[in-house]
Amino acid sequence: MSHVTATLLKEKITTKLKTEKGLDVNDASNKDIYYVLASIVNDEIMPQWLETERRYKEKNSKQVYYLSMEFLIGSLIESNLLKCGMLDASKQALEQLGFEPEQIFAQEHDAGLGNGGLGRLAACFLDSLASLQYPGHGFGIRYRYGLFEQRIIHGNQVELPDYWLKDDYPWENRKDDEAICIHFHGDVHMFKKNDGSLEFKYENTDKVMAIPYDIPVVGYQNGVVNTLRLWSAEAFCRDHDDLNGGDSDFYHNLDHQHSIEQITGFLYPDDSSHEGKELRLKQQYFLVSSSIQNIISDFKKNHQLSLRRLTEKVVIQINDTHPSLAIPEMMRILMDEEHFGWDAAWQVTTKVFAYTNHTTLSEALETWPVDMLRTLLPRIYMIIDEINERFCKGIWYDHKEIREKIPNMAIVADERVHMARLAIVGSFSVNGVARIHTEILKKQEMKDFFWIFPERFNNKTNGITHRRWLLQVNPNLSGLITDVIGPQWIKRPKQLISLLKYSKDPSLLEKFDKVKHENKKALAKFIRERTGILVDDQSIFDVQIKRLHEYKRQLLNIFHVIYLYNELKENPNQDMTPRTFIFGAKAAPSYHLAKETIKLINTVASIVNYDPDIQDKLKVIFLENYNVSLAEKIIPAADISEQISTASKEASGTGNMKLMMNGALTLGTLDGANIEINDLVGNENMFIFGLTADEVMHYYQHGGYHAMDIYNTDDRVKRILDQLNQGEFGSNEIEFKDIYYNILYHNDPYFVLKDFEPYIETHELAERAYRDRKTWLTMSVTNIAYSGKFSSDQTIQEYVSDIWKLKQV
Ligand code: 26W
Repeated sequence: MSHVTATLLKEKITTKLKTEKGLDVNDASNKDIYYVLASIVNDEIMPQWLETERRYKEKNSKQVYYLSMEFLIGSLIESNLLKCGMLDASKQALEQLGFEPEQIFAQEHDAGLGNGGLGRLAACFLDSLASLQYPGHGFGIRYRYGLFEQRIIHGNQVELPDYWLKDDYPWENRKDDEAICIHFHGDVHMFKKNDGSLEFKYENTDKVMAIPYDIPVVGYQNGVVNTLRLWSAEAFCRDHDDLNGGDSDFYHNLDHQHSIEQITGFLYPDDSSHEGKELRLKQQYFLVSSSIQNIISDFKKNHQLSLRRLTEKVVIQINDTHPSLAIPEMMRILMDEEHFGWDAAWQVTTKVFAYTNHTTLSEALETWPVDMLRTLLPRIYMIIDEINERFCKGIWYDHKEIREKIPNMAIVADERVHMARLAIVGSFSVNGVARIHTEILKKQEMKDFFWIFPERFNNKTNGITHRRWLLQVNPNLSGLITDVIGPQWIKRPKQLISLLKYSKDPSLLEKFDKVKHENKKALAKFIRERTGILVDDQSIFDVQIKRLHEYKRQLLNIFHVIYLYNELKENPNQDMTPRTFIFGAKAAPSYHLAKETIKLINTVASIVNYDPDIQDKLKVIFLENYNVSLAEKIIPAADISEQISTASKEASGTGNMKLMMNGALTLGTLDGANIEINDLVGNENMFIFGLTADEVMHYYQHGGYHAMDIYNTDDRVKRILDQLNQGEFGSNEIEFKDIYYNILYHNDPYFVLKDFEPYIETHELAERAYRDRKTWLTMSVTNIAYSGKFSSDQTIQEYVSDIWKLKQV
């Protein structure tokens, strides 16, 4: 419907309002309009969805299934309109009917079914798969509560439940007839059959129903609609059999039902730290078992082939180790239900799975206590144990040189099951998410596995969908780009490179300047409405938006702000380009130092923003409840993108790519994908500072860093830490002592002080560069020009050619 007009849409809206809601446009609320608009989009999507499924069947296509505990899809109304070619016309239609498009779109509650990078990556990948016309589907969990909603109260983070399903969610389709039964607990019995083979039967298991809810994943104006299938847990049979045992059973049953529904009750809010909670393990197996059963039964339905040939039609990508129980689950089904022998089952399994690693932080590596796993999933544990036995024996006999490494490689060791080891052993592909990250996996974290399976390891640098993160969120900029280089970049993002030719064209630079300024004015207005604070839209918008973590070093950023504040207090009339420091970050609820950092940022904000000596040269804004929708508002308006992780710690980063694509200049360390951005744009188009990954790792291995020495020799640093210690920023003296102690007495584990001086100097460079408008704008356009490389279309194309081997349909 790409030629739909505003007039036609207005008619559809008014008619639907009348016939389906009994409402006149003048009486309709924003919510009414939102639902009607969603319904119009659905009318467009549904037939294409059917047709896509039919075509995949007819072509007998190989499919990729992306298994992930998180899909951070955010809001869909605007992107679905865009994909159906109806966005511009809808905006006009809404305006003509007297509605504000932004307010209508804002009626949709973000689907916050992810913590951060890993979940958002999964959403971008689905977008690219559909837009590139590949058969690829997501399997995830329909959490009733998404990632908590963050409120800031007296500077502190407070978590509220995110009940995103409070209103009807128009994009999901419940499929009762495709429900699947999942078994937990129970006893496993082993029988010897006449032919000598073993048979396994389970008894007394706890049964749970997995109900699928399908969400359409719409390709960009190409008629393709793939599926994101989210599973919801419900009690197995709520019929009279369960309820006829009298009152006590009735309550017992309600209780039982409640505990089952808990399985998909909420998303665990931990980003990169593993907590061994049983409910989380239940969630993982629930996702995995329902998805693998679904994949196998679809294969049987669609192809008249033996399951031995599964790998010709199916490949399964597991998003970090969270769904790695899929490996023993596949073994279980092939052996216990399909009567494969071990070797035949293992042959199929290890050719169907591919594993992506997203972090090397040791606290994030998942291990489960043997006891917990064995009690919850007895048969799965038996299989893991057997995989482990065979793997260790294999090393013992075939790789004698590394026999002494077996304790560090065993899947079951120290009474725990090591999920990354299971994932590597059970997959044909293991990939990191940026070049440096993959190298660290090969050379350090997974070097023994790399030694045995070198052919499995490969890199796939992350990417972001330019359709959402440029075309949709920054219509001013994408319109200008299209005016300059034509619209081909939308289908082929690498063509953004044509912008380079114009990167010094004064009249063009002026237009870019104007677009950025318009976007900054819009963000300033939003900030005013949200916080009451007036920010100068001519100031430098310096942005750090990401989860709060020590390694991401929001602390370094706020120390710089405190330093600038101290300087201005001493010399209020010094010449300084006004700056607005914008933060957005959620801390894991149990992460004390992260929460203290949020409090510190807010406290500094409350001092700096109201100090008359500062004369509005500095503003600090903490925007609460950072999520996809908020990112969409901030990113188009950013001048500087803070990517300042301790080198070696940030696997890739994807916010860095989104900001670059919108013309922000990166101020960052040589970490993750920053390095690959740097390869493209060069030092002259970004601001690099700080320790390298090699230097960091050298300090970790050999020592030699003493935070206290820096405190004792750098007056600026001493001043800041003393201010924290003496309660200058606290309501009481102990307020920020934990930060102080962590830096000075735990020797600053993330090298904040070590990188402080180069960070300050690099900011001075950036400030000077900003004043030279032409040069700055040239740098900005250069960054946009190279950003096409980081479209997830490119990443998906690499997954397809190297790992998945799919054909475009
Ligand atoms: C089990 C606790 C837990 C939860 C989430 C451990 C680890 C995670 C994720 C792996 C953390 C994560 O999101 N990692 C981020 O993945 C992004 C996408 O690849 C990268 O861009 C980020 O650098 C990486 O931190």
